[in-house]
Amino acid sequence: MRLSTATLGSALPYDRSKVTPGIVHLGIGAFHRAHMAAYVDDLLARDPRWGIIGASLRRADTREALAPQDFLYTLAMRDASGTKVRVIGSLLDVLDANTQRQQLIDTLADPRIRIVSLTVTEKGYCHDPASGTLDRKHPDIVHDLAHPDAPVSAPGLIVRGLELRRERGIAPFAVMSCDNLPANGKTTGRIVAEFARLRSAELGDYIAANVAFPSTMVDRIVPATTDADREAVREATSLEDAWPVVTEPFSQWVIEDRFPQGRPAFETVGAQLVDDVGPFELMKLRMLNGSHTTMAYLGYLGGYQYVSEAIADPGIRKLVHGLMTEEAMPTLPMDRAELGAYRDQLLKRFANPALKHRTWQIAMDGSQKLPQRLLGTIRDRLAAGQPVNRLALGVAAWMRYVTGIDEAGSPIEVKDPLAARLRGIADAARRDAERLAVGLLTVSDVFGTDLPANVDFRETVTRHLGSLFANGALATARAAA
Ligand code: CS2
Repeated sequence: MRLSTATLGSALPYDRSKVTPGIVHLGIGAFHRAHMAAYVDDLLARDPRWGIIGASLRRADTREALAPQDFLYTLAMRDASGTKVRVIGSLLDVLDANTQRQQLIDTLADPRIRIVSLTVTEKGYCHDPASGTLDRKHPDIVHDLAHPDAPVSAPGLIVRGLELRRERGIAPFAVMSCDNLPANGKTTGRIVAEFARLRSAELGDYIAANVAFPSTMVDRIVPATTDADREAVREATSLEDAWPVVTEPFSQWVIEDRFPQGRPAFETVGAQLVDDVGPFELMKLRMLNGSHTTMAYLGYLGGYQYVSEAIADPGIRKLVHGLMTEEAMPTLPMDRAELGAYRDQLLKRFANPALKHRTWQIAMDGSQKLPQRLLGTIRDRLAAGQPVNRLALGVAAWMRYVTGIDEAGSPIEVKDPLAARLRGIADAARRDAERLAVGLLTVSDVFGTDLPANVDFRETVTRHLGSLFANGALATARAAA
């Protein structure tokens, strides 16, 4: 039997028929469904005005999977001690932007919607990751400037929604980014206002003056769902669910409290509301995501399919421990004991044997991830005259990975918006470490212009890259640990 309102019975702690939409969420992937949607589900019994209308900007698969089950889905939380499952009912609908564009735009203009949240991944912001500004040449941005009432990008949709609300005298929604970008609220605000200004100076000024873009730090490890997960959920619940989500028990959400039109009482369901998310964000990006990215490339090249396997390798574990303790922690504003406890908790989370988190999944879109995960830390340390040995190995491992050929000579499926350009540079360098490092460092969307000019940094990366080619990832990690 398929999961649905009829087969679920009264398992939810609220009457779902009384829930009304208050949030539009762009990018309805596994992460959102395991994170924000679960927090919202916890508060609907107390306040039913915050149901979520999800939207997929690229593919219709989430809508197709969830519509036959009334947009209900199972959330499974797993660790070594076992699995807990619950059904989430906070998602009321999922719109496929390609076929339901007008309905999505109408929903953005609906006065009941007071928050538009996003998890569209780094590349969904159509920005230049090194500078955090709009990429005006991005094909989706070019499209949306030519067709402002039929936008395809996240900035285009948000601006269209805000424009219609303004025309109709409806207060603007708050825009809440839940992606792993640095200063994600500010960055989103800058990109959205810049896009709006290209439409009209007046619209840009209106948005800059009237729309809130609270920053958030979001954290939950959510691997892509597999068929084995679907089967396990069916066994646990006796119901078919076409797209359950599997995650860890841990979850964290820190939100900047700037919602002029009101917000749900997120603090009653475990989120932290603060004045400044900056320190939390930096800590998470540099410690968790910086380690993840480093492990993803070294682990993949070393033959480990999952993060839990990579972190069990003594060389990688020591390297990641050192990267956090010696190189990331000194750049962060929190005290050392607090950071040490955070690090130890991360090492446990990475080792969770019940999560099948693929190194290949994290390796995706490295060009968009490197700046905030490794390069910011590197910049801070270089400016203070401190060594960046382990961080530079993370960068070198990315360079080795984007050559598209693994240590056994087999192809790597490199997923990255810049994949073709990166591969071209690798081919031209014929995998010569020095030429490759110099060539990739000229990709200014990733490295800016300061890092390629830094001789120490360039030499350290080149040395690691030479070792990755000569000795392989695992031996190089051991030597750098
Ligand atoms: C991961 C993140 O895929 C990735 O790049 O590093 O998705 C990570 O699992 C989350 O940020 C954890 O909160």
